Amino acid sequence: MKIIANPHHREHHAAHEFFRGAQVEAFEKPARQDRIHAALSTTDWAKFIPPTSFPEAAIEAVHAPRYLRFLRTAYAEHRALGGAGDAFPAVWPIRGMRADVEPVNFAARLGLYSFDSGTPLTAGSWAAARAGADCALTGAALVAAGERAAFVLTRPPGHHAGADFFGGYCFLNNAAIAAEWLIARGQRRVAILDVDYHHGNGTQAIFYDRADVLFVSLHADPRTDYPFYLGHADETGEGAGRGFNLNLPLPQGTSPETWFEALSVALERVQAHAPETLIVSLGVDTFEADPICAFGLRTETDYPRLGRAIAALGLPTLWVMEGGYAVEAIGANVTATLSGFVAASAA
Ligand code: SP5
Ligand code: ZN
Repeated sequence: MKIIANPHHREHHAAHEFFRGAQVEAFEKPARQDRIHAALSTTDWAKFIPPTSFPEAAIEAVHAPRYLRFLRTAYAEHRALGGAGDAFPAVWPIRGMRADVEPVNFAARLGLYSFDSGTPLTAGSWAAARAGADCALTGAALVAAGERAAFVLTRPPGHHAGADFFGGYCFLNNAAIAAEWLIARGQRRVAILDVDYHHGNGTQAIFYDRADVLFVSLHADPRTDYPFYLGHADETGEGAGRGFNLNLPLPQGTSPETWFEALSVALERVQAHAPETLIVSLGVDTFEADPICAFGLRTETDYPRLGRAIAALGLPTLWVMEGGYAVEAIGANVTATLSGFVAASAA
């Protein structure tokens, strides 16, 4: 399987994030991709390739131009104002306030284009995120050209990023950019299956009123877990998109057995959509020992089973890396998933 690895990911390197009032080491860190890369390198099937450059238009098809303009120069503006370290938003336009007028003030724009204070904007965030989008587009092009599958190995992740906001460690929605590119290239139906522990609120929002891109997500119940304000079971799509959004929220402590029952429901919905391409938002923060999550998936058994279950659909498949914070196990968990997929695809 070809693996498109983001060569610029280390440029996004947060010094810290905040947790319960304290500065803690950032969970979303360069070692994540490096560990996955090292683990995949030990297999006999992983073929690493660099991304090719795609025009900005492929990103503007998903993200608002004014958001992209902001992101490109945000860190430089922060520094020019005397900002010392990474930039963190501190004020947001909540209900009843105006999001249509772009403020001049930098802090006000930082808040306008974000939804949490847990996503540090660093010197290299734009470079890393922009290269990640190229990785996703390169993978989409490979699968569209007939590859059985490809894996987009990138960070920062993407599924929390919306058309005009960052958050949840995400800046550009790589899975959505790939899906939109496939549709623009003439594919009639694409499905995005999101198996990250957290609900993919950005991806859902981007395709919520559309029938061509199905979004299906298994995740922790937003009543207890991030991103809190989206991801409930009654969110089924709107307008033309009614019936093309499926959320399967699960309680903290969900066992692998229960998780795989929900996966079966998700896979049936994907199959019914008959997509020309399946995009999998792969988060391995469902791991039993993830430091910030609470599902119970195990390295040796459950991740290969996930890979086999996806392979059984027989669809051209683009895997896109999202979350997973147990750094010592992240390489094994991703490799186990994709090895299960590769073995079952060859069979
Ligand atoms: C892509 C992805 O997985 N993003 C996740 C963003 C989660 N952000 C909130 C993290 C807050 C840390 N909570 C620690 C809880 C420890 N019990
Ligand atoms: Zn996650």
